[in-house]
Amino acid sequence: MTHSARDVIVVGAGFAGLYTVHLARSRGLRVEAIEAGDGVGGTWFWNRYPGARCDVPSMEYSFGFDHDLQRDWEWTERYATQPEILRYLDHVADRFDLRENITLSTRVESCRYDADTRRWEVQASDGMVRTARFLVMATGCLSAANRPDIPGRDTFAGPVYHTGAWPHQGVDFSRQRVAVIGTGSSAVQSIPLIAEHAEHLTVFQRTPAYAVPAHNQPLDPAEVAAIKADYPNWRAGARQTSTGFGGHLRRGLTSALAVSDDERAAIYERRWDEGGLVFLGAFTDLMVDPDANQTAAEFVRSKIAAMVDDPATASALSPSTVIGCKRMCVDTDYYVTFNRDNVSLVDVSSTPIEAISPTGVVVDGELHEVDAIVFATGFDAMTGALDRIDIRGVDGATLRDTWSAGPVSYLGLQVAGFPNLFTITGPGSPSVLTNMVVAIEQHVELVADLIDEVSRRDASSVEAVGEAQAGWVEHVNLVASLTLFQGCSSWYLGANVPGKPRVFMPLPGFPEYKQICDQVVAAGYDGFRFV
Ligand code: FAD
Ligand code: N01
Repeated sequence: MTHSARDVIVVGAGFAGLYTVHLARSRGLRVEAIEAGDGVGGTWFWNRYPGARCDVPSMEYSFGFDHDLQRDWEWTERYATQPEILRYLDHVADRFDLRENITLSTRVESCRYDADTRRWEVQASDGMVRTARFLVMATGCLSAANRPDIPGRDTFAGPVYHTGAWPHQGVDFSRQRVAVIGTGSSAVQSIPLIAEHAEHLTVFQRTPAYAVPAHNQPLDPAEVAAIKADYPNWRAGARQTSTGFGGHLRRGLTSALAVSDDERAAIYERRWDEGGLVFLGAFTDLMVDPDANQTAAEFVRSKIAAMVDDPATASALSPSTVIGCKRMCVDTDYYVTFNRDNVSLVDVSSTPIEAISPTGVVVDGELHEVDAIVFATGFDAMTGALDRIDIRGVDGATLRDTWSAGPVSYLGLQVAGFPNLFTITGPGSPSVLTNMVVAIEQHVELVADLIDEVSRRDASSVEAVGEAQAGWVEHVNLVASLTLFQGCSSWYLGANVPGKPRVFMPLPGFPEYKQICDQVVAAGYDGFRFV
């Protein structure tokens, strides 16, 4: 591909990057995706830790844009494993012949908008400077690993792993004393499997997690056939739910406070037996009314107390915060793992990890000696991957400075001052509060339409209007303030990364968001400026 032959550069080749390449190409655009990893798949390329799998059912956590693809692909389990999802994304890349438009093992370092040529100049780790009219950041909401700067972190003599950058060849923990730092979803999935193999596992917990059982199982062929027979309608139903999945499931229609204690307990029990994130769909007000929310929280705490033998450990594992304000975890044998003789829990909520020494982890003056450390410490979410690129728009303004007090955007898609730059599932869109494949498909299709519209109007660029952006930021804050999502220190708020501004980044409610986007389009792309 020659220097100037691109219409579109896409950064990233996960679900979002792959679909962008496919759609851009099918609309006659010359496109190149640049991906830091040595393969496609994004999240599913990097997160190879033991137990990694999706928590949105596989039949829904998959592309719906191509009927033949969804008919042909056979998912084997209710929640697919990381290798299976990666195989699926490799299949997508091959099936749609996307690889010729993807450059792997190359990190984008800077992107500069040239107002004279009206093109983006993209500098990458392969030394090349590429230019394109449009730049699509498909860099992922959860792709920039968070490695806390604990004193002595780099002095540890043994191997150190991060769940989000797991070695491809796997890790053998047998006869090893292992530390896991963190108790979010990645830890909840990996701890039971690491504990099975390690000589001893010490878990360092800052905040306990709420986890509901996965009840993972092989998919029933008859059920799969029934879904496939009606897949488009089934997918359409999912898009009508706030979270972009489970449209076919029974939803709670009353307040948790409107039923008797016995009835409420029976409803929670049924959801617990079904398993999965739909637990929080039991009642209408679990994410808006603190008292209703605490009924669900108390139910989960009672389950933890019943599963964990040692009362002190059970108490330490029991969260007291709003349930659901951090992403809920979906587990297989997480809590009961703490009944094993070779597992211990160290509470670092009031006394943070003091240091990492060459031989272990120091808390409150005590050294916990280990042979390997696993950082299950998550990600600099939503803004991290973009922040790590030097992005300069009109007049050289940087995205980092523009977002220094927290991200601003119009519809989570564009930022004023950065023409022809699009963020897929950017802050200010439903993104991580939904089935992300649904959010990605909607965004990619909207971006492709915006690019088409630039040509249709014979314009050179499209950009968010400043006032529209200010109004959108206000809207996102308002919607978030009506929920309980801000009731704890979550990565949704940037609270897991020291120094990051505390701003609620995603927008709750997929159908309402989609409806607003449709209205914007119907009103002639209201809030966008075509130059
Ligand atoms: P990613 O898959 O993160 O891909 C982004 C890509 O961009 C990465 O490969 C990265 O290397 C590349 N990149 C970033 N910066 C650069 C750069 N400067 N230069 C070049 N390349 C760059 N969501 C759900 O809805 N359901 C689930 O069940 C679910 N399970 C998850 C499990 C795990 C372990 C994790 C970490 C996340 C999970 N998610 C889930 C969220 C998941 O991230 C999304 O569902 C989805 O995979 C995101 O796709 P993406 O293409 O937007 O981003
Ligand atoms: O990361 P996290 P994750 N000292 O940020 C702790 C998706 N996902 O990789 O809560 C000690 O949730 C931190 O403590 P605290 C999903 O969207 C899905 O697990 O900040 N501890 C927390 O306990 C998920 O939400 C699946 O107080 C420190 C943990 O590390 C998102 O990805 C699987 C610390 C990080 O938890 C991120 O999940 C995996 C420190 N200095 C991921 N710094 C599925 O099941 C951080 N922590 C589908």
